[in-house]
Amino acid sequence: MMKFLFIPSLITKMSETDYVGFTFFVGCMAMMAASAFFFLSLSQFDKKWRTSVLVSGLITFIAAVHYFYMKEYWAEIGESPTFFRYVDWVLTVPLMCLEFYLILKIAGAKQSLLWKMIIYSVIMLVTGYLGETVYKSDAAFWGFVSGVAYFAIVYEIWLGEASKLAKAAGGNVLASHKILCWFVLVGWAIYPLGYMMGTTGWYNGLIPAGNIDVAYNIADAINKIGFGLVVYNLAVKSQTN
Ligand SMILES: *C/C=C(C)/C=C/C=C(C)/C=C/C1=C(C)CCCC1(C)C
Repeated sequence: MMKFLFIPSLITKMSETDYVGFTFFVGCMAMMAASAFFFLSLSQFDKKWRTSVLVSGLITFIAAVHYFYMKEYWAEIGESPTFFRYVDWVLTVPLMCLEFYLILKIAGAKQSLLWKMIIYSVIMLVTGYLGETVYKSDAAFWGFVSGVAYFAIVYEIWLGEASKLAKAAGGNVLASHKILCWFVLVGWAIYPLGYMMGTTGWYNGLIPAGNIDVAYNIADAINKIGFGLVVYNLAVKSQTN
């Protein structure tokens, strides 16, 4: 069984001009390398920070496994692996919300904050999935609903409860929280741009058409590995203080 699943994967021919396939392949390698880095660093941290760094590793590891399938799906079938993409996101984005919660716990973050952010992110992803698959002709509408949920997350971390907790925590936690906020505002904004490049809607004249997977692959590498490194750095700094 394993043979049939994995051996063909390794020998699929990739065309020299298949830049989409290339970004899937490089994305897969980058996620694997990042996972190894986070997991192997775990023993240097005390208990308080180990969970946060472990979650960084889980995020890139879950992505690595999905990229392994997605690069294969692209090479064999030649279509966007939309289903795997969203399964990946629905697992990893809530884990990114968990990262916010974990670093803010020292300032007294409540579980309700975590659940609020997870609910926003699930709404964002389910509606985005509907727009890309089931209701393609209404992609603009579903993208808008998804965008509202995205802005709810942005609001929560920049101005809402999470930002207040970060200010209360101060120091390294506040500094790292700020960087994560920028990742969500700028790095995550690549996703709706990719969505608009790859779906049909009023925005088609405004935004150049492009490959949705290239945009998503670049965004995933920046956001998942970048996020993890910010948390890793915070753990390193807090440890030596
Ligand atoms: C590791 C994966 C991450 C951080 C994925 C994030 C995905 C988004 C922020 C997606 C957002 C979308 C919109 C705001 C509107 C259009 C539909 C989506 C789902 C692409």
